[in-house]
Amino acid sequence: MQRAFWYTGLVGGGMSLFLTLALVGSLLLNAAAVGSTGSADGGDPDALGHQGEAGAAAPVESDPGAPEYVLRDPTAPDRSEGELHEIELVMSEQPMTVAAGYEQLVWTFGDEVPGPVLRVKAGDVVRITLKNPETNLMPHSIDFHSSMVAWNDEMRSINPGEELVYEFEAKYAGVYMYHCGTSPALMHIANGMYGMIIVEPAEGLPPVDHEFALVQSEWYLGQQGQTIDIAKASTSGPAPDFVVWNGVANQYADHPIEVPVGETIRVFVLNAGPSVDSSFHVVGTIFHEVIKEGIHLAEGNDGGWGSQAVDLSPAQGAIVEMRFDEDGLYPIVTHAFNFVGKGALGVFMAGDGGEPMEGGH
Ligand SMILES: [Cu+2]
Repeated sequence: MQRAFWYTGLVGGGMSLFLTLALVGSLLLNAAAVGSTGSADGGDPDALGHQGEAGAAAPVESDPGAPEYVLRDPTAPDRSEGELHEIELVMSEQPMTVAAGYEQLVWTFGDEVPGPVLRVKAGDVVRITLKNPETNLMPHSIDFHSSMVAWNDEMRSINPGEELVYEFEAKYAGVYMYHCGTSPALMHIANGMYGMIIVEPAEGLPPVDHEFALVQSEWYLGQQGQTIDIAKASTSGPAPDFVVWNGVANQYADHPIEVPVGETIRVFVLNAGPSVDSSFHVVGTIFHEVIKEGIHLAEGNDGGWGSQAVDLSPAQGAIVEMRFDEDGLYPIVTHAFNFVGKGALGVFMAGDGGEPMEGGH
């Protein structure tokens, strides 16, 4: 029953969740900024379409007829078996609902944005067969940050109807980005061509109870059914229409990620950008383990240090671990709070979700 309550509350009233955030986290939300977002002014998604910058292209109107978005499973995949990973990646150009009421013509790896999460260990060889189908219109390419290969060889663009083999040894552990690097790379990344590859240490990561993968990225809306607006994405002070986890605005606020109380949660986080920094934070908990770009905060360290937020510039990744001590709701945000009202909001629901908050609901 409580679950149904919270679902209703989260789906039907972004405002209530903002009150939750404000109350639980004592977070400073700019009232004017909140009032200008669709989430906070009564859930009218139309308002989100008017977040485009003054002087930029015409506002993109919400389309109530846009297909419902496809919920992305946030569960991290198991590590691939073996030491040679032969993977076919087909690049597609296809429609995708990136937020309720907004459909774009996106470019993908593997028919999804972000592309599939790949997971290997240090010392493994990854052999990617990259395919650009004849039905596509654009040249594309791939650049694995987990590789050490020449830009003008493996990362070359291929035309529709062509394919290439991109092979590398995963020499260093980390949470890495891969993306299309075809010029202009900003356009290809902003239009959906990015993903995460996890390289575990050679001996593997210690097991934990639950693992998730979250990729932060930005959408700079083009008109309905069109590619993104490259002019909007190119400004030196980028103002995305949406900042999202795993491709779709607010999907894990609409559909909270359920976890047990007290168990260890590991999240692989990547900021795919293309241009905005992330401050990854989960309201109501402290990260006891962080591995960010090779820097390790380990549980049990001298002094008992913990971490509240992990700063990730575009193309930086981290592994963070946490636990939830009480039944309840734990919002997932970038603590760059102007983006929380623009889709960068998810929720971990621990246990039964706790008691409904008094007032405001
Ligand atoms: Cu591309």
